[in-house]
Amino acid sequence: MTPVRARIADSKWHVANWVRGRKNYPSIGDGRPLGCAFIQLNPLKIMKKWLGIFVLTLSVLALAAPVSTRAAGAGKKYTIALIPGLTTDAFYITMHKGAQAAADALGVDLIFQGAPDFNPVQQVPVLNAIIGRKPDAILIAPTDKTQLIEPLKKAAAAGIAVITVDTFIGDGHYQTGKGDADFPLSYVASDNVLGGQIAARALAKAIGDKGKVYVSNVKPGISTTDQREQGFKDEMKKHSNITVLDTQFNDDDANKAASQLQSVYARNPDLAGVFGANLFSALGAATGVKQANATGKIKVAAFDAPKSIVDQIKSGEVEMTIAQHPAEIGYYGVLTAYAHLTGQSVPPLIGTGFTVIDKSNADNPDTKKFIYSD
Ligand code: T6T
Repeated sequence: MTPVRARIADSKWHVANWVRGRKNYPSIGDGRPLGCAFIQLNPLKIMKKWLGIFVLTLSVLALAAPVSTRAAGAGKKYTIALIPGLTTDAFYITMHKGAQAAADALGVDLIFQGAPDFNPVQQVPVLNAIIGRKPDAILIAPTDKTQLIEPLKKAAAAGIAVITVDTFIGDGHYQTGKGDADFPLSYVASDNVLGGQIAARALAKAIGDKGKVYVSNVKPGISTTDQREQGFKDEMKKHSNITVLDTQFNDDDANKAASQLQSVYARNPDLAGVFGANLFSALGAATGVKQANATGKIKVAAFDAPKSIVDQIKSGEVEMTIAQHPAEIGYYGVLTAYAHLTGQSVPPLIGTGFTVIDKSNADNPDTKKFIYSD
């Protein structure tokens, strides 16, 4: 058995034993569960296998859910709140569906409440209101690595289990006994550094490994998009004929991202490519390229998979995108909270993988199922 295969087998073991109610899980040594370790190895080569395991896992969990409910949750109806980064983003709408599916299977009450914009100033009052409702657990996508630490401490101090989904606080290493932001129980998410690296490789290939590119990003301080930019830039250092221009921050506003594309292009008529580091950045970058009549000349690598981006991949306006698995993030988030509430230990990090979509697989049913819900 190759090391990768061994890890996949272990990862099956890990999930199967988790749902059977065992108390401890194998880890890679630093407390991170095996599922995450193998995602970081070589996702492109093993993505197919991982998807297979994931489907198997879901089936196992679906079968196990009623058993867990009887064994540990009898007599108590739990309430779990999911606070997204913002409510109107297809990514979080899809996450909500996954969370609801798990809540229904486990007989849990799920509250979904968030702010209209991806902004800590708007998210903190929502969090405070949720704390006031005293749920058993809060799943939250913190909109800032630092600004959500103190508000979330209040939730933990009130005896509410805190799990972060999609984004993290601090450095994302929880339950380490170090720092002031390790108190959440678990972080359930994509590997965002790796996603940025994969986007960089794809963009480098699309532009013939030379020319100017830049990152269209949301704003500094968001764990996911910071990590995607970091992964992108680290990977681009390996491509000596590619110049990475200054990042343009768009505040999660696709219109702003579109006009920034045109300004960067005006200053750099030899612009070869752009990486849109999240859904709105990518949509805006693609629109900007179109408005500048530069389709085909400026290549676009995207992150996130609303239907419109996948349509733009098919029409050749966008090269590729990283489709996260937000439904799985929501599903595992609820499952993790429930496992904790019913007395089981939970891994401090759960990787949910992603699917790379490009022209070669955009019509494949195995790929299409990862297009986000509207
Ligand atoms: O890319 C997702 C999410 O992962 C990120 O944290 C914020 O932006 C999105 O919601 C997409 O808009």
